[in-house]
Amino acid sequence: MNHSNSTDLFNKAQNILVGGVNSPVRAFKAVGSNPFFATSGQGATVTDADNNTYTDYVLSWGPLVLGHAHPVVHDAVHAALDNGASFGIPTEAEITLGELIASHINCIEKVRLVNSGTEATMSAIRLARGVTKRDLVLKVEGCYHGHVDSLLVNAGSGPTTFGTPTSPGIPASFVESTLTVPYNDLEAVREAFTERGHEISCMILEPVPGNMGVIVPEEGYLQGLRDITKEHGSLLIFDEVMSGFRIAMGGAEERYGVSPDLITLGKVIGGGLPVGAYGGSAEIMQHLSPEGPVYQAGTLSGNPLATAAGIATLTELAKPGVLQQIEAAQTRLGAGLGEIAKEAGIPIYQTQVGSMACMFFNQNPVKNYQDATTSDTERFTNYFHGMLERGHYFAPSQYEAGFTSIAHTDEIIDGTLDAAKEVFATL
Ligand code: KE4
Repeated sequence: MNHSNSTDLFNKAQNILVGGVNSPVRAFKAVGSNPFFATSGQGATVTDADNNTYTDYVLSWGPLVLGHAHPVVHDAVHAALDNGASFGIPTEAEITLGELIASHINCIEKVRLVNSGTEATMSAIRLARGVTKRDLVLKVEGCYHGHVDSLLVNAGSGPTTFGTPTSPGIPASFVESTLTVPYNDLEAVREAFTERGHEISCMILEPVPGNMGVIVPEEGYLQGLRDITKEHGSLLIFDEVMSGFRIAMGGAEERYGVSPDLITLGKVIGGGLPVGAYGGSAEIMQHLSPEGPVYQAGTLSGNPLATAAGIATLTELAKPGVLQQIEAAQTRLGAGLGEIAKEAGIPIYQTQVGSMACMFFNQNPVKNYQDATTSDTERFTNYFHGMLERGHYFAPSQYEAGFTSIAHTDEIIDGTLDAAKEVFATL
């Protein structure tokens, strides 16, 4: 494949954008190459500056459950834009999106729209601290919650990919206020609460982590967290920025029957435009300004374009069979890859929840962050490039998730599997 235009653009980008990108994971550093530059997307595919077209399993890191440039999103945003891009004044669309989100997620009685997943998680832990009047936050090693100071401690996704799970620039006092435990380890959580439960405002985690690859919660784990946090008067926060509206319309609460006190959302609820949200019971949310004293604000929160895209996406996604179709595409891909790896004699460990999945180059089960980091990242890199050169784009890191959309038909999945057969023969 010719990448000369993307290479020229990347060289130009580095003169003004740090690392040539506006988010580190896009830099392809983990896979030792330069990124391609996108020019357009259509359905399941994205096209780069050299007119190479790829089947896209990153889908803007999760938001594009309807694929690229879906007509319902396109038309909704254009209609909103005709009336103006932003008001900073309440609009009806914010009510509609809030009601749509709450109609699917039982634990949400009140919601606040923000502009990113980071804003959602940052605000949720501030709210938890304000409500409980406690300072400590308990997080899970390898979970990523955006670039929030308190949460960039033992974080997954980019921080792990780049070898800085705890970022420089975070005051020691913040790091000391954040405790971490391994995923899928209830005993470690019990110990943390036994020792400091009276100081812990909340426990925040991805109920289904997607930032250390995808890891499946063990039977009883999430319920155990619910019981322990309730026993100690701490709030349980499910960060479903990635898993929300991908593992079920009602998220982990629906899939596993465990209700958190707060849930954070993003990605899918914006349909590709900047939207985040956090919500919970009216009793908790009423502590938030302007009803209560915990402050949080945003110039473009609930803006007309983003809410239009979010409403269009969730409305389409809620139609009978749509979410199941997207999950079935991921299942078809995973089953095919499993067969191919087996025939090639290459050890892999696969995980999937809903339409998010991961193929670890690992001969052992991956149950937590430590397990994930024993994966063969060199073999992953060779797989990544082999697939990319054949026109199939997966996340450029072993520590990310893969996604499908409504546009990933059987024919498209089977084309990816044909390429994978060739690539596995080279690994
Ligand atoms: P944003 O601030 O990037 O919208 O959301 C942060 C966030 C919060 N919580 C979870 C569970 C997330 O997965 C994310 C963001 N995910 C990464 C991909 N692993 C976004 C990609 C990027 O950083 O560019």
